[in-house]
Amino acid sequence: AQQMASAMPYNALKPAEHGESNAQSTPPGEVVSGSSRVPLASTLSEANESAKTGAVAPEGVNATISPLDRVRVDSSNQVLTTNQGVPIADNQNSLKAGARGPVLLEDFILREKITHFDHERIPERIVHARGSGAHGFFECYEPLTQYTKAAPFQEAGKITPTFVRFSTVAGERGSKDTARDVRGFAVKFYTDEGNWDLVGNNMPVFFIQDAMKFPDLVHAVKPEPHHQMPQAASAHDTFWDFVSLMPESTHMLMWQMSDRAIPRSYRMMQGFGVHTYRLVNDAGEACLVKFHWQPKLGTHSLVWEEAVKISGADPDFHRRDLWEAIEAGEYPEWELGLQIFTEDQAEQFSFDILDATKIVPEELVPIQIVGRLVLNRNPDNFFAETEQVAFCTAHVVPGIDFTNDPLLAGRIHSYVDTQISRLGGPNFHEIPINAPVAQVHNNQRDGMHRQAIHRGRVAYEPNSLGGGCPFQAGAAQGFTSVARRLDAQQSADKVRIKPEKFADHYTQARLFYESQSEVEQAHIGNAFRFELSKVTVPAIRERVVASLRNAVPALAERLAQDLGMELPQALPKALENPTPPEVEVSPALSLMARPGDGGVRTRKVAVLIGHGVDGPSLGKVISSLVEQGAVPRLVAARLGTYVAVGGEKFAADATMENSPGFLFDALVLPDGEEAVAALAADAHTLEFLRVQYWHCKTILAFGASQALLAEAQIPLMMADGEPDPGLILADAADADEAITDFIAAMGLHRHFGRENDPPRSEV
Ligand code: HDE
Repeated sequence: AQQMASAMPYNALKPAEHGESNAQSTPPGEVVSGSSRVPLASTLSEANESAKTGAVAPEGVNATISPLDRVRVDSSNQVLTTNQGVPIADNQNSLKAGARGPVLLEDFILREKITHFDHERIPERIVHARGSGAHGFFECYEPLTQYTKAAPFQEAGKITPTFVRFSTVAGERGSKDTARDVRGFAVKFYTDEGNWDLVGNNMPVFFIQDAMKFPDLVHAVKPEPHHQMPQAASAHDTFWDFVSLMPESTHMLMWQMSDRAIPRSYRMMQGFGVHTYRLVNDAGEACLVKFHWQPKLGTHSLVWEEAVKISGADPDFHRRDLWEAIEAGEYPEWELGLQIFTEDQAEQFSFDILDATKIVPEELVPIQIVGRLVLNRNPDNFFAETEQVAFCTAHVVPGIDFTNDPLLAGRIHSYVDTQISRLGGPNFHEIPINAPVAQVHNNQRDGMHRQAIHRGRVAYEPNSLGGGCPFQAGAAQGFTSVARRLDAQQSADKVRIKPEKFADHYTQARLFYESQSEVEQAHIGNAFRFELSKVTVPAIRERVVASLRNAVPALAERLAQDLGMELPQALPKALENPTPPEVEVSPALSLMARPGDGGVRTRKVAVLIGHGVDGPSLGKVISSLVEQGAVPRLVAARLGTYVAVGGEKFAADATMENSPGFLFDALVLPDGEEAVAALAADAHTLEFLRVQYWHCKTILAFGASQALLAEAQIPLMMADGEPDPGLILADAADADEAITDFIAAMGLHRHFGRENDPPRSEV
C-alpha cells in the first residue's frame, strides 16, 4: 500500500497538486555548494547500501519521504488559484468601484489572501525557538535484542527513518546561531512500532534537578522582562542571580562556559539523552541506559570572539553549514553509543543516576557503539517540517522506558502540552512531519484541524458493532511500563524532598574542569569572566565566585583577580562530605578527546585573489583542497573575473566585504606582486588576515604575499620562540610540499599555541 501511495497521486482528482513532478526533487549529491565543489558518491542513499552492515535503504532516501509526497505541492505549469481551487484572473489589483473608487467588500480573492497572511505565524517554542532540521535514517549495527525489544535495534542493518532538529535554547526564532548556549539535539525515530523521540542536548547534564525549577530557569535566562534584553545571551544579571542561588547548576555552568557552548557546526558536536532511561527486552527485563551521539567529524568549536563576529556577519552560520553540507552530499553522521548498566551497579555509584546534573563517567560504564545516524535530505519547506515538528519525551515505544528522574517526569508532561497551544490543538500528531509511519488506530475523535476521516459508527471500546476493533494489543505486542518497586529505602509517603546524593553539587563540576586540556580550562575561565563582567550587581558576581570556590578553588581565585574583587568566603555547601568519586579525571570529557580523523572535509578555505596572481600555485591549492573534500572559496575585493600572470582566469565566489575572514576555517594568500600590492592597499585584507591568525587558524602564504603578514603585524614565531605550526610560508615554485603541509595543519583545526590572555598585539 505504501508503494501505491508513492506511485500514485494522493487524490486522483487533483493530479496537478500532488503530481509526478513532486517525486522528482533534486536527489542529494547533485546540487553543488560553492563553485568549486564536486558532489560525493558513496552514501547510503545513493549507493543505497551501507558499508558496515550491507543494509539497503529504501529508494527515495528514506521511508518518511514517500508518505510526505502525498502533501508536497509543486506549482510548476499551474495557474494561480484561491484556496478553493478557483482560478484567479488578476493577482495585481483589488476589485474597485471605478479606477479611483473604493475597494469592494465583495472582493473575496483579496480578503482570502490577506486573511491567510494575517494568520501565517504561530507561536515560537518557549525555549529552543531557533533551530534547523533535516531528514535522515538510523542504521542498527548489531541486534540488541538481549537488552531491548525497541524496533530500531532488532536486526543488524535495520534502517529507521528519522527527522532531527538542532537548536539553541534562549534566543528567539530569528536570533543568531552562534550564541553561547546549550544546543538541542532532538531525534524523531519513525519506528515500525510508532514514534520514538530522543529529545537531547549537546551537553550531558542540565542546570536543575527537578522540573519544578524549569520555569524559573527559563525566566532567568530569557531577555529580562522589563526591557527584553539581552537577546540570546546568558551574560546578564537575572541568569547569574538565579544560578548563583542554585548551586546544583555548577556542573552545567562548567559545560556552558566551555567551548561546547559555541560549536563550530551542528555536525561537529556530540548529543546526549541526558536522563537515565531504561531498555526493556522481550522477557520484560530492564537495564539502565544513557544515550550518546558521537559526530563522525569529531568535536570542534569556535572561539568566543570569533562567535561574536560571526553572529553579525552570518547569523545563520550553523543553519547554512548544515544545509550546504547536505546539499553537497556531505551527509552529517553520528554514531549512537549506549552506556548500559544495571540497577545494582547504579546503587554503588557515588552519585545518583536519577540526578540530571550528573554524568556516568565512561571509566565506570564504557560506551558501546550500536548504530549510526545519517542526515541525507534537507526539508522542502522550513515551516511545514522544521517549525511544525513536535518532539515529545513522552513519545517512547515498546522496549524504551523512563526512570524516576524528577526532571524527566516534568518533561513527559510538558512537551505534549506545549504543542497544544503552539500547534493549535490536540491533533498535531496528524501534521505530516509528526505522523508516525506506523498506523494509528484509536477512538480519539474530532478536535481542531482533524484530518483523519474515521469511518463507521464506533468510537468506543469495548464494542461489538465494530467487531471489537481496534483491539488492545496486549502485553506481548503493546507498550508496557517496567514494573519496579518504589524505592525501598524511602517511605512511600507523599514528600517534597530530594534523595541525599542530589546534594553533592560540586564533585562532578570539578571532575569536568579537571578533565579539560589547559586551553579549554583557560577558555572556561575567560567565559566566566566575560559573562560575570556583564553582570551589573557585584553581589551576584561574588556569589558565583564564592560557589566556584567549592568546585575549583584555582578558578575562583583567577576570577576574583580578573573581576577586581576580593576572594569571597566559600558558599556553605549543602553536603559537607560527599561520597568520594570513583574518578578524579575523565579524559573523554575534553573536546580534544574526539578530534575526528584529522581530515579537512567540508572545511571552508578562503583563497584571496586579485589581478596578477600566480596561477599555477593557486590552481594546485584549489584542486588539492577539493580532492580532500575541503571547500575553497575564491575571495576578492569585488566580484568578477581575475586574470593571473600566465593568463589563467579565476572567478571570485565572494568578496572580503560580504564574507569576512572569520567565516573561514583557513586562508591561502597568493603569490604575484601586482595582486599582493592591490590586496595590501585594501585594509580588508589585513583585517582578514588578522582574524584568521587571532582565531588560531591555518594560513598558507605564497611568495610575495608574505609581506602582508608583516603589514598585518602577524608574529611568525610563537610566544615561546618556536615556529608557528599553523603558518606555512612557501615559494609558489615548490607549492606541492607546502600544500601537503597546509592540509595537514588544517586537519589540526586550530593552533592554540598562539593564544595569550590578553592576545599579543605585536611581535
Ligand atoms: Fe526541553 N522543552 N524542557 N529540555 N527541550 C522544549 O518543547 C522542558 C530539557 C529540549 O527541536 C519545549 O516543543 C521542561 C532537558 C530540546 O523542537 C518545552 C524541562 C533537555 C527541545 C520544553 C526541559 C531538553 C526542547 C519547548 C525540565 C535535554 C527542542 C517547545 C523539566 C535533555 C525540541 C517544545 C525541538 C523543547 C520543556 C528540560 C531538550 C516547553 C519542562 C533536560 C532539544 O516543552
